[in-house]
Amino acid sequence: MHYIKKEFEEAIKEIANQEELKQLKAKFLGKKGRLTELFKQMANLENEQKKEFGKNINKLKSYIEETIIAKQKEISEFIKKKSLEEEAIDITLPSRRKEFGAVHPITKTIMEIEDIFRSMGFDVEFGYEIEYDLYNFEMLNIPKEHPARDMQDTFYINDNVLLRTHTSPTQIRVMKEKKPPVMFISPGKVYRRDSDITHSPMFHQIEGLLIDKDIHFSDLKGVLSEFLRMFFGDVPVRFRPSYFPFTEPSAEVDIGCIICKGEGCRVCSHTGFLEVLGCGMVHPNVLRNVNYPEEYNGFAFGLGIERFAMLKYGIDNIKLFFENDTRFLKQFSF
Ligand code: 2U9
Repeated sequence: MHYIKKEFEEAIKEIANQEELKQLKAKFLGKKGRLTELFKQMANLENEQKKEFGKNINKLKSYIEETIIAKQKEISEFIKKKSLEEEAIDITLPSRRKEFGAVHPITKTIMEIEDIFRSMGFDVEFGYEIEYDLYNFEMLNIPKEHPARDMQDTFYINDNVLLRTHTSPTQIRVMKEKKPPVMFISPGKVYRRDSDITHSPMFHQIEGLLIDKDIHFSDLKGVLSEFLRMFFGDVPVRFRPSYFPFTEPSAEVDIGCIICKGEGCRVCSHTGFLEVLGCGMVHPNVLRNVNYPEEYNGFAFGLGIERFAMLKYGIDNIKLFFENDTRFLKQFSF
């Protein structure tokens, strides 16, 4: 019996996991185990010896059972301790950098331009991207045979409905609803059948309108010169005569090239100037179309946001605005 106890004690020392312990338990306490063998030997003994022998086997059995339970506890505590060590979190490690979103450069440019015009007292009005031919062309003094109405330039939905080619129909809608004086800008998406590195079939415009009594071309020059200096910094500004059906007289506005400072470069086609705005005194036909009284007049202007953003931030391809590559967009956080 002694040798079995010794054999058990030697064996349990080698046990490293629950599976091995289970096998050991079967080997000593199982149906065909070492203790069962001992019980069988009892049959050959005298009654007196039997009693003593039985007592000793039961003692050994209890000892083995208790030792196995203790070992079981030891193994599970070891496993728990090991997994706690392995899963330990080093709270002294630096945390992952939080990624912050950025405002899209077009939105950022719209916000900057809006802020400037709001500071001068202009309101902001929004219209619809799907418009009537009537508001987009007819009421703006753009006659039926005008090239802008060509299917080549405009996305038509049907004979009377189209994707607006400028934000001007918003000005028509506001004037139809509000009595003069009015003074507002209208930002938004516009659509034209045009696509290359400086043109996109969808782009953004801001147009402005100021209607009151006694408005002169000098008011227009003052407002737009001040706006351009507030947006681009201290740059030369020049007005050139031009033509638009909805303004008379009309002008285009240039600023001294901000890339070469007027020296002449590829961006300004070696002229030293960049065209940035169109403008003019609102055509009397347009004011008549919205039933504004004769004593009111005013000025209007229009600009392309993408062009402003490209010039201010030195972006050379309009497609970058619409590809949504986060490496590009990230650079415009405030
Ligand atoms: C009303 C009356 C007049 C808006 C104007 C321009 C001149 C102009 C272009 C600039 C670059 C469009 O995005 S662009 O290609 N715009 O040159 N826009 S005057 O005149 C109006 C608008 C509404 C009722």
